[in-house]
Amino acid sequence: MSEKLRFETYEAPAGGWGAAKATAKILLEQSVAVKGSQALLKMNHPDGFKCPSCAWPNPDREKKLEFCENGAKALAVEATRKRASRAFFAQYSVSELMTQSDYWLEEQGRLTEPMRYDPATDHYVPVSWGDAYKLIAAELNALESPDQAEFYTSGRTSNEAAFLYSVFVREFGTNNFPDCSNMCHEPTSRGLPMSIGIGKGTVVIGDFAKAEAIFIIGQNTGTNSPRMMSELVNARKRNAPIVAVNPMPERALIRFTEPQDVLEMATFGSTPISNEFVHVKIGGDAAFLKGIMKVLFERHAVGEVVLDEAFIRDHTHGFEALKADIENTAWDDIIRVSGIAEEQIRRCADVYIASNATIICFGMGVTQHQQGARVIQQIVNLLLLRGNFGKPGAGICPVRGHSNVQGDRTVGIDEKPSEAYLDQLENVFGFKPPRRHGHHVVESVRAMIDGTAKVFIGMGGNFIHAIPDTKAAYEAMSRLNLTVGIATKLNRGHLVHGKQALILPVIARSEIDRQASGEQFVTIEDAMSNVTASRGVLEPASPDLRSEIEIVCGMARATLPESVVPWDSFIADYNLIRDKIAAVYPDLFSGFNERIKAPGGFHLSNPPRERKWNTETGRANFLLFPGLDENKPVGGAEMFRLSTVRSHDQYNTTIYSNSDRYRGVYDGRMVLFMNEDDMRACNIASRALVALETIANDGMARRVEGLTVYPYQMPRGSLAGYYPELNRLLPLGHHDEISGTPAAKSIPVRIVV
Ligand SMILES: Nc1nc2c(c(=O)[nH]1)N[C@H]1C(S)=C(S)[C@@H](COP(=O)(O)OP(=O)(O)OC[C@H]3O[C@@H](n4cnc5c(=O)[nH]c(N)nc54)[C@H](O)[C@@H]3O)O[C@H]1N2
Ligand SMILES: Nc1nc2c(c(=O)[nH]1)N[C@H]1C(S)=C(S)[C@@H](COP(=O)(O)OP(=O)(O)OC[C@H]3O[C@@H](n4cnc5c(=O)[nH]c(N)nc54)[C@H](O)[C@@H]3O)O[C@H]1N2
Ligand SMILES: [Mo]
Repeated sequence: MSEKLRFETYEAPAGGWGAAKATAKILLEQSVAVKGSQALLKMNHPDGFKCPSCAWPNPDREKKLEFCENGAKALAVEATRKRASRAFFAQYSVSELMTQSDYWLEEQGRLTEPMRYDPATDHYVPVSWGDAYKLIAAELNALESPDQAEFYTSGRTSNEAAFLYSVFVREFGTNNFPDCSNMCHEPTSRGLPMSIGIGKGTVVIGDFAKAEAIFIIGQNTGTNSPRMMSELVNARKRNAPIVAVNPMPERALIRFTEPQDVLEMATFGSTPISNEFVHVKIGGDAAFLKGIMKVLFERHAVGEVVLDEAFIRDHTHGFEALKADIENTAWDDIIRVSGIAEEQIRRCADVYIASNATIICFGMGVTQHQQGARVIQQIVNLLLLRGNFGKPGAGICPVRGHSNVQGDRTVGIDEKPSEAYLDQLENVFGFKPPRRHGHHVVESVRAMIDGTAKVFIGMGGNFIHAIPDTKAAYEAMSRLNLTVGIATKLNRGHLVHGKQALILPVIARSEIDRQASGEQFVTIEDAMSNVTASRGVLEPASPDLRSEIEIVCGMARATLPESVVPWDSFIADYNLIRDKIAAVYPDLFSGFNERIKAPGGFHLSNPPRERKWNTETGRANFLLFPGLDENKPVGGAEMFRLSTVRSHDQYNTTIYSNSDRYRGVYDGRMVLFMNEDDMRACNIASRALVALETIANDGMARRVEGLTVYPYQMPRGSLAGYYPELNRLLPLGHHDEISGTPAAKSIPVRIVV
């Protein structure tokens, strides 16, 4: 066991004073107590900026403050006084930096000017913006085919920057758009259209106040979308039941104190959250969902009115096939695979049947499996059976991650663009976009491993530590001709670099963006399809930063001297970019610049809310899930399923501290959460040090050493540990069948003592 690592069960409710204390602590650590607190007042306000942390929308009721502990942390590390300046890069060689932890790298603070890798000295050295663009242009134009370049996007990028990036890359000639969404909600984006004709959620925030029941499947709400807790607290206060489905008994899903509720804070009160906590096995959700549907069909068979038959008749397709499939699924198998007793499944079915308007929310615990997209389709089936679309208080709610991951997709970051969209792009801009589909994340990594990819450009994010198979990915990235990281902070992706490498520092979301026509704002789309403006309020961390928009235009001008796109005008006035977005997507964005003036922005059209289904059948489709297994069986009795999750103190690959308060872990992240009966069966003592090995049939050995075993309420056969440390165990080929999303929540492993 590492010297400092310790465990201490967290007994208090989540949120509350613990959250208030943690907020103050991070502002102090980053030396931004005053500046940060002032900026927090502007966060998620109509005249301020959108929180860079998660994609949860603003509430529709008046609230003075709209931020949470983790939003405050995200802001504090962005507004930090610390700087990774040229002096810092002169002090450390890249090889020296490689020996530091990810935590240490980000702790060096904000990047201040563009840097180029100098192989002669193994240091990053300053480079002018002009020379940086020239280098990118030279490398891109030297490729035999535009398809040898990979253009990554992470979901913090604004609509305007993402749109221009997609125009630049398509004019350059490829659809290679690996995107953070490919590792996240891609099973939603690909699976939902087959069911309901749109790859987005169908609820709006106001539906939460009208829901009669809320299900939360595979999502750690209190940590990853803390502002959503207000909706859950309110639901419980008006007696709407909540069912949480999770292999980890996440603290906030059990009991929560709203940190902004003065009375609850003063009285040390709290609200119980889940009426039913469903302690499902990893990968057991499809079985659980089928179990609830089985109860519905049983009761329907004996004449009870538990289905919305008019809705099923008028709006759906495939009912009989679903009924047959569910009736042929045996209770024994449902119980074995889900790990849930029949009694509890029946109680959850009762909750569902008693509710006339149900919302089902889900997160990475659902998407990151080999059948993630098909599990989502089972969630839809369950909702369709009681007509839970197109009525107030009901619908499906994929809880998106990055604050603009949904918007980036809407405005063109898509490796499989539709023909209609490409035609429109051609009409509006007058160049011929490439028609062949490009690479998603897993395909782009394969291309790097094969040696066909030569250039990687990362618009934000930390690709190298977000993707599977860390070791193979390091080797592949190092072989590239050029790697470019467009970033606010230093991360591993800048150190595992190609023969040439650039780090291009950007103005952050919370900072003022001044251009020729004055201060600019950008827009984002939250997880419920609201498009809102975001205006920075802080001075940029350095005068040498550029906006993401300027950088895209700079790369485009240098790379495409004959371009037909007016790049310079876009830099001067972001309204002109929004006009082009409106021209390319008239159905969604016509009148963009006018509509965005409304304080709460505007809502993008969502056909299922009106019971309109843009599917091949013209109806909502009941789709089948073959069997019950979300993951292919590999290995025998020694096999465990490992879920890689976020701690309370990280934002994806950015680690705020090495502790995970609600799960009782302090000062260490090399932890393995394990069931005590499993520990006894394997003869493993509490705090023992173990290694994990991946069970895979691809001839590659993957092993991580030095994990401390922490006896925890995990279902038997299910293990959990932290992302990104355990990504080296995740095989590139282990992904969702429909969408290609890495199955990071169900890695088959064996424990080595
Ligand atoms: N503070 C903070 N906020 C964030 C992020 C962050 O890192 N930090 N990341 C952002 C991003 S990009 C995203 S995508 C979201 C991620 O937010 P979440 O979707 O909450 O993601 P995770 O923390 O990876 O894990 C989700 C939950 O799934 C559970 N789980 C694991 N396996 C299974 C399973 O088989 N079935 C079920 N039912 N549950 C399972 C885990 O126990 C965990 O509670 O949050 C966003 N917001
Ligand atoms: N094993 C495992 N792997 C996973 C997951 C998992 O649950 N388990 N989750 C997956 C998911 S859901 C996601 S979304 C991905 C996340 O993958 P990414 O989005 O690639 O990763 P982040 O850690 O969010 O990226 C952090 C970096 O973004 C840069 N940055 C921050 N703000 C800005 C900005 O405003 N502009 C620019 N240009 N750069 C900025 C900073 O340099 C920072 O270092 O990881 C995936 N990988
Ligand atoms: Mo994500």
